[in-house]
Amino acid sequence: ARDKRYDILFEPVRIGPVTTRNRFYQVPHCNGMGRAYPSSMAEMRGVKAEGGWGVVCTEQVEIHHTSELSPVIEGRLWDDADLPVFQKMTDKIHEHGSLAGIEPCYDGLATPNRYSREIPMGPSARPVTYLEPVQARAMDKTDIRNLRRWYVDAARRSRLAGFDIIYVYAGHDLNALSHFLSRRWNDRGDEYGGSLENRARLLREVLADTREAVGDTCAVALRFGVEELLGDAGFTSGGEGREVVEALAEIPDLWDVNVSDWSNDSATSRFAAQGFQDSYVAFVKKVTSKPVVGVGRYTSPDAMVALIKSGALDLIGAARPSIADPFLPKKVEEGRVEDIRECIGCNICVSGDFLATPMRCTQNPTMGEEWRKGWHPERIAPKTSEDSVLIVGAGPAGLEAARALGQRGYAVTLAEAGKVLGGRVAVESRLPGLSEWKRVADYREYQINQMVNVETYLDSRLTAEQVLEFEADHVVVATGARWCTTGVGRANTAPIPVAEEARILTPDDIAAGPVPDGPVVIFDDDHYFMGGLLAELLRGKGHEVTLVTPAADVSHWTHNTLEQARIQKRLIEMDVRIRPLHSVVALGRDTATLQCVYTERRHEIACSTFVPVTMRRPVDTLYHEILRLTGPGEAPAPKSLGRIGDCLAPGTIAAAVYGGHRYARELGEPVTDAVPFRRELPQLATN
Ligand code: FMN
Repeated sequence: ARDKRYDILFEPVRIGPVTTRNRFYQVPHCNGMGRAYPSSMAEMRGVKAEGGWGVVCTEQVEIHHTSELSPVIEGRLWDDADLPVFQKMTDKIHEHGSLAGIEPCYDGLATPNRYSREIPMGPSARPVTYLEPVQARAMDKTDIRNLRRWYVDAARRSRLAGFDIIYVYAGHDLNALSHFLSRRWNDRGDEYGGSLENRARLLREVLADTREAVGDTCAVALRFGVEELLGDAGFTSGGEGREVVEALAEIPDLWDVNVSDWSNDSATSRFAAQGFQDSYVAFVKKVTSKPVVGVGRYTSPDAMVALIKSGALDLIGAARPSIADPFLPKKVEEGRVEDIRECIGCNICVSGDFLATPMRCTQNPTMGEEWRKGWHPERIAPKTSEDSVLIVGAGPAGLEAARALGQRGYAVTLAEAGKVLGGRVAVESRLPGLSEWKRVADYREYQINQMVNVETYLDSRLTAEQVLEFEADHVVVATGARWCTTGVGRANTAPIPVAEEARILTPDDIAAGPVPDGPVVIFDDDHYFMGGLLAELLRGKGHEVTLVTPAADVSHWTHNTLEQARIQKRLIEMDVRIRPLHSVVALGRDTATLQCVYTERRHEIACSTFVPVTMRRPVDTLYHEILRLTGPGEAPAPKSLGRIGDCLAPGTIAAAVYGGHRYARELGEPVTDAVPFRRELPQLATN
């Protein structure tokens, strides 16, 4: 039963003409499914409603073909033909008694309109903010009238599609309404530019138009970034950000407030802790009598209660925590707080958006698979046999396989060579800023500790013979991977020539304790977090550090997690020397030879310790040894022998968790050539 402390989270809240059953509010978030994979999107939202989120919103939804975000996959409501997609979504949400919210959006000078080829328009003529040789034109009065009408059409369609809350979206510095508001983008000389009152005119008009369009059937919410962390150049919660809220205080039925831009709003745990937005939005409730929703990667129900009780917020907004655990509210309601699968703040979810693919989540391997694979985050098919399973290795893949197989009811033995569970997660979560990543192991360790059918052994380094002696019906090897010393990767396809005396330490070595000496050269041809993070770690310990990378900037892939600028800034401020657009091609005793990625030009830099971060090698000797021992005429083989996670192919922690989960789902299922998920095919035109 629910702990009384949390009762307040389950109070209904009135939002204009509608009432949410509780204070758990899934704020708008994209998911890489939207217009392209609509049933996947609808099912995912439905699962959140089933999991207890009182309000479940869409992602930003394009309202007109003159502003579209292709190839990024958002919602699309250009005309009535798009209605069924959203009707499907609202039906799924209403089935569970939740309210459905929609966030119509006109991106204006944020987007080049790659698909429609229409000329983008914004308050002023500017290059579009996506890097593309396209300029937006300034809107004239006719354009403004048209845009207002498109918003009205979108609001009417939203109501028809069954939405209860219609947003007016002026956040994230990503859309026409926020661009009109902003001094940075709006240099108009007419009544829509200049003073804040003028810059807010369009927003005020769209709010009034939306209200008129939906009457008293739907609530009108305003999403606005009260603080842009740009000082005087942007909105601040003590300056113009506050003035906007004061000016429009009673106009919307709900204020959804946050910090802007998106990288500030969805800051990762490496750079911001739970509650990082509180101080910026605290003033809002003092200025308006309308309910206020705010965000801050909230996973702790105690922190949520404190926010409500202190009068800071009325509704707890969540994007990432609702992705990591769609059933978070239900677990609080049922007194199962320890079962919450807490978001680790890695932003792998965000990468789906940038890469135009269905969203994934490190903690929740079922995210995006609800419809296409029928994977439910809480339910799984019971076992189909009395078979036993031995899992060797308790990193993210092994742990998740053990947890999910245990949930199915299989007899599982999990053997781990180390003294703690977690594998790479245990190691990486000790790096600066990554402590929350440990939640991947903690959640699973807690779950399998509750299961009588899962036995865990630590300090258990099994040989192939011992594995076979164990006589499990199924054996799966999840023994991880180790960073390579050779320097082979994307840039170097052969090992880097190395002088005998050169000192090389891999990220695994550094995590285990050896201290580099002299000037350190990190060669990052991996481009995710590790190279930049080791530079931060070693520079923080006082080493002279040079980071060499073939990319144009450090940790290049972290553009996809909204972290790249923060990482580069930190390294610059720490005086890490950055050598972009170079590879390391040779190592001497005290030198590294760098080569420009475009030319044959080479130069040497001082290097006493070389740290290659280029690729990892699966630790799969055990797997191959078992195969060898069970070859034709040899020892009897288990019914199945598999590899999962980094031991199969090194990747992200999210990929390892997914691999472990998939193994558990598919054990006992026939292996076929069929596409392993449902698809929605484009409809062929009949004309
Ligand atoms: N906010 C929007 O207003 N519209 C969006 O389409 C949108 N897309 C998002 C997609 C992802 C994957 C994430 C993680 C966030 C997105 N956001 C979007 C921002 C979230 O609504 C939210 O304000 C932010 O993530 C902070 O909340 P959280 O800490 O609970 O994640």
